[in-house]
Amino acid sequence: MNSTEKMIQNKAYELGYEKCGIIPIQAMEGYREKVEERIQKAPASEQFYRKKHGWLADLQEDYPWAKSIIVVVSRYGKYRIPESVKNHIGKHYLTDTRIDVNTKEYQSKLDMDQYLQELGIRIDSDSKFGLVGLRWAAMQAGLGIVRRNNFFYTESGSWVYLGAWLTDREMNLRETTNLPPCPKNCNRCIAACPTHSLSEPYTMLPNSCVSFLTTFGGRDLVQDPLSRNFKSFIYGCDICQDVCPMNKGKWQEYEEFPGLSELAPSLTLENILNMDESLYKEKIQPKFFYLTPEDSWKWKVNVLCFMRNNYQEKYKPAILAACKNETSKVREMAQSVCDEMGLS
Ligand code: B12
Ligand code: SF4
Ligand code: SF4
Repeated sequence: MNSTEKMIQNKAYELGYEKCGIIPIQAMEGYREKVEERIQKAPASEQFYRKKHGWLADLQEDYPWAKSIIVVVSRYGKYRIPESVKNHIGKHYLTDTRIDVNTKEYQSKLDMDQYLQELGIRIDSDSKFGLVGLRWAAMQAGLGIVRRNNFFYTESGSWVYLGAWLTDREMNLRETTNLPPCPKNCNRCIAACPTHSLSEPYTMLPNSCVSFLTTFGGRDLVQDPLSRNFKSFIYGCDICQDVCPMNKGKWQEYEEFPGLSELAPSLTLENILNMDESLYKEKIQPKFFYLTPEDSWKWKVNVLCFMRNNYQEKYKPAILAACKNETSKVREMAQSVCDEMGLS
């Protein structure tokens, strides 16, 4: 069969995507229910989901022309992660292809856009945050399963990035998967979540997730008791994926991510604290775009938070120097660490 669906899927494989499926827009109907279920189970998430991402559940109102969704999966669990940033920065953010023009994934997205347009298909997509609930869409397309930690898994584990295009064509191309479910009594992800954001299967509270508190949110880390529980992370968090037995052996470092080994030395704890504005604006911010060009202080506060939580004598000079930082928020955090640790 050489249907349009098959042609699109073949193109996706040719471009290097691990998986591709297509679902009718109606397949997203159950998603709204799941978001409501989430809000009921974790009422504090309501503000987050309704304010920021409520639109993910309102597809047919927002895109009345849309008839189907093409969903793709790409593996990022193949990139070499430099030791100096391992377990400090979320791996998805280190290997982020969403706006990095130097990556082949970014180019593949553009090639796919062009291919679909050449087929005469009207499309819309958003590489940064997605226009649809991507995990639900990928699951409906039969590309893998969602596990108790809320992550979407394929044969490559959860180290996969999802993408989607809304289209104006009636199309349907579903795959099947034989992935085993979570072992009956496993709750490793829930037990390991340091802030109890992941409190029960298929539920998490975004507002208390380390990944949120070290990026978009968490701007009063001096006062926030949750900031004591960030473990080794200073930007993002991978703990509920790292501990999962279904991810065992799935991160296989066989490829270099463009520019990452060159950037890693700038991302050591001490170098972040000493980072000057031009380096931040030119090299760091464009990659870690959740924080704005004015937000270098947030990185510094996150590092001071780490140094407090994981204190070692070697951090003392950097913490003392940060007490004289030009930004008051950095000084405030550094001073509070000094007071608590008795440093002078
Ligand atoms: C907002 C957002 C965030 C927020 C809030 C996270 C959240 N989970 O709500 C913050 C900033 C915290 C965040 C952080 C991260 N994110 Co994020 N995020 C998103 C975004 C843009 C929307 C997610 C959302 O609002 N979902 C609403 C909730 C209610 O639904 P859902 O999780 O999408 O899916 C539900 C259904 O699938 C349902 N479901 C399916 N089957 C079943 C079965 C049962 C029985 C039940 C009950 C439910 C159920 O379960 C899920 C939860 O209920 C998506 C992209 C997108 N457009 O989907 C990326 C996305 C979820 N993030 C992603 C990643 C990688 C991360 C980080 C790991 C980055 C990092 N290293 O720090 C962290 C992980 C944090 C975490 N524990 O989730 C990936 C996940 C890939 C994957 N393999 O699953 C996505 C899909 C982005 C992408 N393009 O690939 N993220
Ligand atoms: S990413 Fe970290 S903080 Fe967020 S739910 Fe998972 S383990 Fe908890
Ligand atoms: S840690 Fe266990 S319960 Fe959690 S997602 Fe992995 S297999 Fe499922």
